[in-house]
Amino acid sequence: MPGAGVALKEGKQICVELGGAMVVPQSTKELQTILNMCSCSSFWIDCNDIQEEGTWVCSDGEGTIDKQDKRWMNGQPDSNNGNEDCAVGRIAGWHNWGCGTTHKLICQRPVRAL
Ligand SMILES: [Ca+2]
Ligand SMILES: [Ca+2]
Repeated sequence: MPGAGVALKEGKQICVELGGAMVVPQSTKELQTILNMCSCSSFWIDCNDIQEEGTWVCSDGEGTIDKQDKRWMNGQPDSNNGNEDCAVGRIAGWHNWGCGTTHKLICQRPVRAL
């Protein structure tokens, strides 16, 4: 996506329209590969703790992500008064971030056999 990125809600919708879903990197290596590909400093990860503070739910069918998961950057997720309920990928790992901010959007789609 060009420009400064998109809001989370808009991003989810765009990915669905493309027949995919927002990405959830499975490893720090994958996260860094994505950052290289998009030449961006941050992108949305489809996990949030909106429903219950501290319980990170990802919508890729993986369920919840532990706060101790090593994909989070050191010290993240922090609470920031409970205002950072969405997840963003950055070079050193995942951060929790305000859901109302804008970041690059990465959609993934299942590979279809030809
Ligand atoms: Ca939170
Ligand atoms: Ca944070």
